[in-house]
Amino acid sequence: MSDVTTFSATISATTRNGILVVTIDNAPVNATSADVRSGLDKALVHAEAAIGIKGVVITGAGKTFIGGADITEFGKPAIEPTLPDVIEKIEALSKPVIAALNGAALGGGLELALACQYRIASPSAQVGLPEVKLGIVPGAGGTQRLPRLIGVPAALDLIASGRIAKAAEALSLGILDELPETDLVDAAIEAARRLTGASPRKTGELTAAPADPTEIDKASGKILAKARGQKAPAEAVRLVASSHRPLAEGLADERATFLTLRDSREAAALRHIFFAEREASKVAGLEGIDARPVVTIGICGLGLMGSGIAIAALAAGYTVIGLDQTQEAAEKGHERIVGLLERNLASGRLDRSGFDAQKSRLFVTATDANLAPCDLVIEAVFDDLDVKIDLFRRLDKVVRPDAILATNTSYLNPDEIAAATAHPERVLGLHFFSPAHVMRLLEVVRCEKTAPDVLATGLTVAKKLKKLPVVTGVTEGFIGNRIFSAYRREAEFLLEDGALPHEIDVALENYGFPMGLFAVYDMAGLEIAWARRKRQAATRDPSQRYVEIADRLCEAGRLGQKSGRGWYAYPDGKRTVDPEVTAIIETERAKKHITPRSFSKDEISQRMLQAMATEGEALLAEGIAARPGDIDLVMVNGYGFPAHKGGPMFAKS
Ligand code: 3H9
Repeated sequence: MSDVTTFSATISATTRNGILVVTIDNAPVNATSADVRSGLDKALVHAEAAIGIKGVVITGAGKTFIGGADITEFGKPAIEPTLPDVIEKIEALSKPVIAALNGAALGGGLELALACQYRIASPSAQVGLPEVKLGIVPGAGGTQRLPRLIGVPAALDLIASGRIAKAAEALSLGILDELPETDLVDAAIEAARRLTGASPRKTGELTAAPADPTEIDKASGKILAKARGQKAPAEAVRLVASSHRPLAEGLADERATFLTLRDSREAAALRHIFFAEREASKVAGLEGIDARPVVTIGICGLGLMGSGIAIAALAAGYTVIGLDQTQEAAEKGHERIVGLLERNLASGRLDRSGFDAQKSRLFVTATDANLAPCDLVIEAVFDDLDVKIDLFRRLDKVVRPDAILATNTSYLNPDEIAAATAHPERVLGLHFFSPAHVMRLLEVVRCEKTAPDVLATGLTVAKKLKKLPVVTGVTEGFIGNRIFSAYRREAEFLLEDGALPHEIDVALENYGFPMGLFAVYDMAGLEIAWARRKRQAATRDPSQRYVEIADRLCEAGRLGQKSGRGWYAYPDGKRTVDPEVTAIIETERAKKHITPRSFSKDEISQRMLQAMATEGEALLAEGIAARPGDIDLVMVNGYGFPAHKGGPMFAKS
C-alpha cells in the first residue's frame, strides 16, 4: 500500500498493485460537489500521466457510493469542471476505470459509474436515476449511456419512473458486472488488473439496440399517464427513445434539457419537497433526547384503520397486540389483518418466511389486561370523545407507567383525552391517514403535556413504520384537516358565487390534483361531514359565511357514490353532471340574492390556493406548524396536492 495522495478536500487516493484507488469522502452522501468534481478531475489527470498506474478504481467512503449531483448547488453559478466534463474524462482515459459501488449510486453517481468500464458492487448497493422525482432529467449522460448498456425498454422503465433497483436486479439488467463475495475494493483492483491492456469497453461507444416502436409507445403511454402534467417524465422518454443518435448529439440535447428543467419552477418545487422531508424530523427541543425502546405495539380497534396500522407495525418488525371490544370482533380483526398479509404474499411484496414471521408476531384479545406488555398503545376506535376517554382511563390501569399512549383522532382534542389519564405526559397523537399501511403521511401531535422523549419515540416509531412524520400542535383537525377545511370552505364559496362542482373539479385536476374535490366527496360519502356540521350548528358563529348547499344535497338523500348520487349523478356508475344539483345550487344562490358570475380555471385554482396558504399562515402564527415546508408535506402526502407544485405554501411564495 502506498501513501495517501490528496486531490481535493473530498478526494484522496492510494496506489495498490499499480491501481489508483480513489475514494470520494463527502459526507453525508458523497454528492458530486464542486470539490468532488475538481478532485476527481485531478486524480484522472494524474492516473493518465503516471506510468506506474495501470488502472483506476473509484469508490465511496461511508455507506453511499454517490447520492447524485449536489442539489444544493442547483440555482447557483456553475463551477467547472462540470460532472459531464469529469465523466467524459473517465470514458476517454486510456486505462481501465472501475466503479466499486459500496452503496447507493444514484443520479450523477450512476452516470459516473456508467462511463466506467466495469461496475462492481457490494450486495447492499442500489442504483437508479431518480432525477424525474426532482423535476429534471439525468444531465450527465444517463439517458444516453443506460439504454446503450441495457436497451431502451429497461432504461425507459428506470429513468422515466425514477425507481431504484437493488444490486441483484441491477446485475441481471446488465448495469452491474459483478457482485463479488470477497472484499469490494480488492475485487475491483483485481478487475482493473484483468482489464489492463484489453481493448476498453466504453459504454458510450456501444450501439443502442433499436427498440420496437410499439413497445416504446406502450411504455411511454403508461409513464405519461401518471405524469399529471409534469414535464420531466415526457422529456426523459423523448431522450431515451432517441438514444440511437450519435452520442455527442444525444448528450448535447440531454444537457440542454437538463439545464432548462433544472431552472424551472417545477424542479424548484420538487427540491423544496425533498429538503422539507429531511427537515421535518428535525424538531426543536428534541436535540439529544433519546427515544424510549419500543418492541410491542398495542392497537385498540381493529377496523380498517387499526388493521392498516397493524400491517405497517408488523412489517416494521414490531410485535402487535390488537384489542377489540369482543372476542368475536378481535377474531374478525385478526382475519382482516391476515387477509392483508396474504394479499402482500400473493403480490410478491412478502415472501413466505416474511409472511410466517409477521403472522407469528400478531396477537388479538378482547381483554384490556393483555395489553400489559405493550411499550406503545395506539387507539384507532370510533372518533368520539367519551369513547376515547373511557378507553384511555382503562389503558392507564393496565399498561406500565412508562408505556406511551397514542390517539389516532383526526378532529378531537387530544389534550382532553390526555387530561383524563394519570400520566398525560406519556400521551401524544399519531394521526394516520387511510389506508394506514399505504399512506406515508403521519401527523405526530405534540400535546400540551407530551414529554420530549415521548415525542421523540413517536418520530422514531413513525420512521420505522416507513412513514413520513410531521409534527403538529393541537388544533381542530391538526395541520391537514384544518387546511383542508379552508380549502373546502373556499370551494363552497365558489359554488355560491357562480362556479359549478365540475368546473371546480376540472380546475383542480388541471392544476395537478389526482381528483377534484367534489368527486372525492362523492367517493368518500357525504354523511360524516354532514353529521359534523349538524353537531357544530349550535356553536357556529352566525356572522360567518355558511354555505348550505351540501346540507340540501344530503337532505335530498344525495350521500355520494354509494347512494348512487351526490355532487354528481352516476348512471351506469359513470360520473355525470346532474341538472338537479345545479338547480339546488341556483336556488341557494337566489335565496342569498347572489348574482352568479363565471370563473376561469386559473381563478378557481388560485382562490383555492390562496385559501390554503392563508390558513397555513395562521397555523404558523399560532405555532401549530413549525415550518411552511411541514404544511406543504402534509398537503402533498395526505391530500393529493401535486408535489411538482411544491405544496400550497411554496406555490404561494
Ligand atoms: C443529479 O444527480 C443530476 C445529474 O443527473 C446531473 C448532474 C449534472 N445533494 O436522504 P437522507 C442530503 S440530481 C445534496 O436523509 P439517507 C440530505 O439533504 C440528484 N444533499 O439520507 C440530508 O441532509 P441533512 C439525484 C443531499 O441515508 C442528507 O444528505 N439523486 C443529496 O436516508 C442525508 O440524506 C437523488 O435524487 C444530494 N443529491 O438516504 C438522490 N442527497 O442531513 C437523493 C441527500 O442536512 N438522495 N442529501 O438533512 C437520496 O435519495 C438519499 O439522500 C440517499 C441517502 C438514498 C442518497
